[in-house]
Amino acid sequence: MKLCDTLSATLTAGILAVSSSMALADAGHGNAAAFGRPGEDHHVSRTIELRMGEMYFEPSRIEVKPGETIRFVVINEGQAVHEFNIGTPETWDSHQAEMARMVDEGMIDFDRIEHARMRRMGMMHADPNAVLLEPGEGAEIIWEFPGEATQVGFACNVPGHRETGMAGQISFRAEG
Ligand SMILES: [Cu+2]
Repeated sequence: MKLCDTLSATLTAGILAVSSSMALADAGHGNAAAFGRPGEDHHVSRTIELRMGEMYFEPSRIEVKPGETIRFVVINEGQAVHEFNIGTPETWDSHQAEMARMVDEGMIDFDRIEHARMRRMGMMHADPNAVLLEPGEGAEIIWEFPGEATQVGFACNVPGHRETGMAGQISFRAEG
């Protein structure tokens, strides 16, 4: 266990160096990332329901097996627009700049997503690893985690939300 942790920490450092530049180049275009890729329905082994609100995810910690495909059912039970985004601090930092621009341009209000304006600006916000929801909305994301433990988590990138604790942890169980 000790050895595994050390190994995965070492691996993670290398993987992150690659993934952050990949994420910048590929943001939102559905390519495989170091933290997993869009999963297929017939591979789903579990469904995890996640609720979002000000400023939390419930649950905020989940455990997955290496290579596992999970169906996330995400529900926004809050008063504000929230995002569920699977990634790493590096991918969130670059995505958050985009989100800040969407807020500045009026594409995202406090409790409303201006889809028409978003389309006009050519920003569809259709990343396979993320979903942006108005209050009361729900959505599903099927995600296949990598075969080896790596750094991955989930967060809301609406400006100010991750900073106030709207982030969650994903850890890998040892057994396959
Ligand atoms: Cu949020």
